[in-house]
Amino acid sequence: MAAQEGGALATVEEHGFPATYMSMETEGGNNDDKELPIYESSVIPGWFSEISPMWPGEAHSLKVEKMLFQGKSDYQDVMVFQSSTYGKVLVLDGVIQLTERDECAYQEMITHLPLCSILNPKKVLVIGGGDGGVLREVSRHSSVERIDICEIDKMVVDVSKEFFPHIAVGYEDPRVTLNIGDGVAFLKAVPEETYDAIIVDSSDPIGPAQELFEKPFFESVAKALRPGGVVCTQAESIWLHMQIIEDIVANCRQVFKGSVNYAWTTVPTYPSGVIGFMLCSTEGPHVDFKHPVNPIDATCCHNKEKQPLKFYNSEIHSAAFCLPSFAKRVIDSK
Ligand code: SPD
Repeated sequence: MAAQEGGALATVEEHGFPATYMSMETEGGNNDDKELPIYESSVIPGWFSEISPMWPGEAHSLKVEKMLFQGKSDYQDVMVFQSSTYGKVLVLDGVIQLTERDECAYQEMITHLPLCSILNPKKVLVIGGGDGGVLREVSRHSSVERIDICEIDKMVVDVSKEFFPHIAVGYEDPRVTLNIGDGVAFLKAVPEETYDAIIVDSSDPIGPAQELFEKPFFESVAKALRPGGVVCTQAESIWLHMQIIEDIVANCRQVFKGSVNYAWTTVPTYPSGVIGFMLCSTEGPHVDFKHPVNPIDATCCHNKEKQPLKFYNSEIHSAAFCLPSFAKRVIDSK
C-alpha cells in the first residue's frame, strides 16, 4: 500500500508495533513453538490484546499470524493483522472493529433489524461503516433505490478495499454514493424527511465517534427520517456499558416519538462477546421492531456474487429484543 501525506498509509515495515497492546517477541526471540502453561496470564508475545478504559480490567486477545498493515490517518491508528483463528482483523485506535469470521453477526443484524422492520425501504443512509459491510447488507434489499454513506476516515475505506474485499464489496453496488466527511455535519445538511432508514455503524464513544452517541445527533437523525422512518445505531454492551445505554435510551425516548427498543447480538471478538443496537422510529406509521414485516430470508441471495446470509433470520430478529432481567429492568425504566 502506498504512503500518503497527512493521513499516511504505510506498510508494516515502516512502523514499529504499538507497544501498549502488542508484543511480538520476548528477549529470547519468537515464542511460537513453546507451549505456554494454561495458567499463563501475562501479556503474551505474538498476541494482540484489546486494552481500553471502556472495559477496564479485562482484555480479549487474538493470536497474530502476520501483521498486514499499520497506518495513522488524520483521525486514528489503523491496523490490519492476520489472526490464527478469526481471519483478518481490522483494528482502529487499538479496538477491534471486525474480524472475517464473526463480522456477519454484527453487519447483518445492524442492517436487517431496521430494514426488515419496515415495508419497501427506498432511501437508506449509513453513518460510519467505512469498511463497507453494512453497505453489502443493505444492497441485499431490492426495494432500496439509493444508499448514501458518510464515513469520516478515507483510510478505513481504502484499507477495507485492499484487505477485506468480501466486505468492501458493498461499494460496488451502483446505488451507493460515498461521502467522506463528518457524519454530524452531513446530517445537519440533509433536507427533512429524506430517509426511510438510517444506520449508524460507529466505533466506540471515545475518539471520532463520540458525538454520534449524543442527543443533538439523535435530533438530526430524527429530522432526516420520514414519518415512521427507522434508525439503528450501535449501542454497546449490556455487560459493560449500562450507564452509556441508559443515557442513549433516555435521549432516544425524548427524541423519537414512535417506538424505542434495544436489541443485541453475539460477536465473540467484541468486548464481553455481545453488542447492542438502539432501534427507534419517528412519529408516523407504527413500527413494531420485534415482528419483522419485510422478511429477507427468501430473497437475500438472488445476486450470485453475494454470499448467503450467515447469521440473520426472522427468528433471531425477534429473539434479539429479549433482554436479560437486569438489562430489561433498567431499559424499561427509562
Ligand atoms: N467495540 C467495537 C465496536 C465496533 C462497532 N463498529 C464496527 C464496525 C463494523 N462495520
